[in-house]
Amino acid sequence: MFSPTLIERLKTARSVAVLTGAGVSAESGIPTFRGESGLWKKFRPEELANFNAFMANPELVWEWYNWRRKLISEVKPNPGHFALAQLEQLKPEFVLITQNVDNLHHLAGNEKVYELHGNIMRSRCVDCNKIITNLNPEITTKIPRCACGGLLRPDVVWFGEMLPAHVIELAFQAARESEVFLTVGTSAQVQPAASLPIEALRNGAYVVEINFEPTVISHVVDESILGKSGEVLPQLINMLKN
Ligand code: BJW
Ligand code: ZN
Repeated sequence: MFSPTLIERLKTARSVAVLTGAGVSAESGIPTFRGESGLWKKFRPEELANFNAFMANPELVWEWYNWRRKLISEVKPNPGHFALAQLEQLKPEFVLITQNVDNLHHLAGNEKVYELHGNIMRSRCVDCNKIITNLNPEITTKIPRCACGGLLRPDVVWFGEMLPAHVIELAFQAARESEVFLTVGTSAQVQPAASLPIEALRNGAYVVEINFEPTVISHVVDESILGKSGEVLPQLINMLKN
């Protein structure tokens, strides 16, 4: 399944960067966004994942996020997450860049995690920007409010919003400096995250995609491995140890 080039490059690389997407958490039981059983089949992104939709109907948006927060609070990292935590231990320079908001990479033991799209377990006041980390994941239809009276929103990045500037900057820097770049379980359709593997390629990294199915970038990366991340990643890490 793995080419000798990949094994050689990964064994000798000092700096490795990994970009993950929803597919990495699929085997933990969290639905992806796109695809047949994806969240966007049932829920329209334009109604739920942008600021105007939130202000127009915060109750609906909170209902959706509470459902997901509860689901996420009940699941565990899978072998793919744990393999990436092991990879961090094997490499002197390792960065895990994730589009996921589910915190599972932290739970698996990764320490250097750049969260591009925020974290669903955090909330933020739309008026004073105060961050709240201890909101009960099971709050019901009530719209939560900050002590200042402002509406609280999930601290995630919606369409049309800027990603945290320092985080995206560090992510592009890590992509440029990486010798091997893995893009795992993402459809590579959402910008600017989808540009990271391209930036890595342009700067000479060996770029490898691991995905259940081909994506829009499969033809440009150095290698595309078709398979489940929870199966492929542990096998890849085992190969490195031998
Ligand atoms: C498995 C598997 C298994 C399954 N093993 N694999 C340039 C060009 C065109 C558009 C734009 C552009 N620049 C900006 C835009 C607009 C927009 C954008 O990209 N739109 C495109 C969709 C067209 N981007 C933005 O708005 C971003 N902001 C921005 O750029 O600000 C600057 C700006 C502002 C205004 C104007 C212009 C510029 C913000 C993007 C925020 C994305 N937010 C979401 C929601 C987060 C909160 C939440 O969770 O609720 O982030 S949308 C959703 O998509 C979520 C994800 O992180 C993101 C990516 O999805 P991901 O992870 O790739 O999941 P899927 O479902 O798409 O794919 C899963 C994959 O896994 C599949 O390929 C499966 O095959 C695979 N798989 N099981 C391995 N077991
Ligand atoms: Zn406030």
